[in-house]
Amino acid sequence: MTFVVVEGPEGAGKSTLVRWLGTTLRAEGRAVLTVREPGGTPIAEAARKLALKSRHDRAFGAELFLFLAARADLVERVIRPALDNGQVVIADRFGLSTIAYQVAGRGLPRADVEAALRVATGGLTPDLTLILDIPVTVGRERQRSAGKAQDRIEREDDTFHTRVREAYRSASGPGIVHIDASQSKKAVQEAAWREVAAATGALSLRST
Ligand code: T5A
Repeated sequence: MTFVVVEGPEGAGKSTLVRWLGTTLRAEGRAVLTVREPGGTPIAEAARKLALKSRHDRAFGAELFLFLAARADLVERVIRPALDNGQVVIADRFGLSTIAYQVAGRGLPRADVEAALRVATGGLTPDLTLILDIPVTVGRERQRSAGKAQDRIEREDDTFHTRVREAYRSASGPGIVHIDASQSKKAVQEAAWREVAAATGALSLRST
């Protein structure tokens, strides 16, 4: 069982990479579950709507707990059972998103958020975190070209998103790997595959 998380600012290519990793690992014969945060259970999808789509103003603390409620439900009901079942789980965002957006972006106190995060995850941490780095303007342009409608957080200004990007760039620790996401999709996939193949063990380090 391996828990892989793909992180990064808006439009970095996370969903594209998660889909590709899932397909590639399955082709290697691995049982893989891909999830997207926030979401993945009825409660988490409801929290996603409130966090990203609701027109009502909210306290930043309320926003934090919507993301954490979504995560708590997803971890307990989906991610943990899949890992216990021997599956590789690949998540599009996890706890580092909360540090980047709610701590660096919104300015909530880090130690308090980290404590709340531990409650939400039950202490589950990824084996591997791939952080896709992209300049804010390039990520926004990719979202625009893809025709994505902006949600509540994407509508924040470039100063907010620069703080988010810098939080990701300064992240370090066990299993954290930074990838330059301004490269071609193929180059990003190759860099990611080297890490995922090593983390999931039995896989050959074949060329993509
Ligand atoms: N949030 C989330 C918090 O504030 N706190 C939290 O704790 C959590 C979990 C979620 C929002 O919630 C916030 C952060 C977010 O604002 P979302 O709608 O789920 O929002 O979307 P995001 O996760 O933000 O994903 P994005 O839509 O920004 O994009 P991705 O997934 O990074 O990018 P992707 O793969 O959709 O690609 C975008 C476009 O770029 C192309 C793709 O084909 C696509 O068209 N692309 C590339 N083009 C050129 N070169 C490459 N290497 C490319 N890779 C992809």
